[in-house]
Amino acid sequence: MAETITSFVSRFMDRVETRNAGQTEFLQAIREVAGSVAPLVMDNQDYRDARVLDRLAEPDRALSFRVTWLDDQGVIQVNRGWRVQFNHVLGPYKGGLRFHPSVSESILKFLGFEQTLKNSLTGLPMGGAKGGSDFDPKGRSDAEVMRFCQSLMTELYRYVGMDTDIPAGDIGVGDREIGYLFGQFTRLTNSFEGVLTGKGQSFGGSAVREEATGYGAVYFLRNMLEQEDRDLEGLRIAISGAGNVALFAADKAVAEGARVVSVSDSGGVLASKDGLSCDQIKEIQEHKLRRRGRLSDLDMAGTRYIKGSKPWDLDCDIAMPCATQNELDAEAAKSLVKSGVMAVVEGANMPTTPDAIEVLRDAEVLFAPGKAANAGGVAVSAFERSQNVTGISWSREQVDCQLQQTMADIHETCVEHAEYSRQSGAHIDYLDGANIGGFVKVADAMLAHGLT
Ligand code: NDP
Ligand code: 2IT
Repeated sequence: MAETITSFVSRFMDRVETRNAGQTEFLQAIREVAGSVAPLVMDNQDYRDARVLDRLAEPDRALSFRVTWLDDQGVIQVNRGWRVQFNHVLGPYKGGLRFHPSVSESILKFLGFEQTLKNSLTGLPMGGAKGGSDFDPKGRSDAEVMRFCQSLMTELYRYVGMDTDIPAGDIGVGDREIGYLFGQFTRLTNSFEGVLTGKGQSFGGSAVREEATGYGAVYFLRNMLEQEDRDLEGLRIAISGAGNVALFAADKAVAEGARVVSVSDSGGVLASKDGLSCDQIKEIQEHKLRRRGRLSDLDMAGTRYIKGSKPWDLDCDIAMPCATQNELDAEAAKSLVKSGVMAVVEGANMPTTPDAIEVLRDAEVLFAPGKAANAGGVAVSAFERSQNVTGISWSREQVDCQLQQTMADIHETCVEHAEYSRQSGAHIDYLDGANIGGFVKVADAMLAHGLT
């Protein structure tokens, strides 16, 4: 008797769990993708013979190293740094660096795996990687952050390079950190190359890279709504996070005529029933991204701050989780469904828990997974790399236009591949569409490369 999809996935997951015991985030990401691609793999003898799923679930390598640095009091601090070079069949390793106390090998492996499929979806020549440290930048001076970045790069520079592995930013890593990391790389190697993306524009950075992830997520949402003959005008959007992704998503959403009813940080939610104005969003960007302040310190007309809360019980038409993994759980999803939410678009990586995804699927809420919706950031990173290689800078309009085209292409790829989805409903299953669309290119390249 032919094997069922459930038993195929469960036998595969048994093998992955044995090798990665306790790595919950990594296992969660693998399980989700395996569920989407299993029917395709089961039907494809070449994929099965080549054991593509098992090979894809194992990173090429995971490097870990000590990072020692002196704090402002002259005390020695010890952190751990990592770079997970996940898969490079489609191009050099590419993916961000995250600085947050919660960073672990499991988190970086899940992010490296997601990045591999995300980068594939962009259609641009990039493999997948992720790295970072359990260093907590909160409350640290610029000088401490600089010494930490210099120490991290003193080890990392051995493994990266513009044709090998090109890191960028993620949580806790923005233009300040990329500047310090780049400065140390050029000093150690006596070279000036595009080894990092997200650089300042005076030394090789691209226009629109800072805005790209948030803008791209709103462009993706616009494509989803157009598919349903709708637009963003007047829609209420609840956004979580108040970092790079959240605040540029807010910016673009307002420019498209939507009302942004919330942003949040790890302290609580800043809610605005009528929607934040353009000027208010600019002020929040200045406060959070430049002054590194707390939302609780802002006093803004028409807003209220709800300490310790998340935005998912606010009335809204669209939810955009843009902070961190597993921040939107089943309870939150039920509450969103109750308030009549039409779509959930992930700006963050894996912010929606598997149970929450089930709730949204059952209620036929449109759901855009991060690997599709937040791919605008890495896409513009690829444009930055092209500009570094050719030495020719693109205008803001050119980058933005190319970003919009890339998001439209990713949307199209998801729609096309959603045809193979097991889910039957009135709406396009973007989750399966993105997982299958990202997987096929990587799997085919693995077959073409032979046994590696
Ligand atoms: P930032 O560091 O700029 O902002 C992160 C925001 O999320 C902050 O407001 C932070 O609050 C909040 N946050 C972070 N961790 C937690 C937590 N454990 N609990 C509650 N709130 C938290 O990061 P980014 O905006 O760059 O990244 C956000 C998400 O988007 C991540 O999932 C990242 O992987 C993903 N992403 C980022 C891309 C990029 O180009 N930067 C590209 C694609 C995806 P606080 O201010 O209090 O720290
Ligand atoms: O999750 C992501 O896509 C990023 N943090 C951006 C990666 C990049 O290389 O620009």
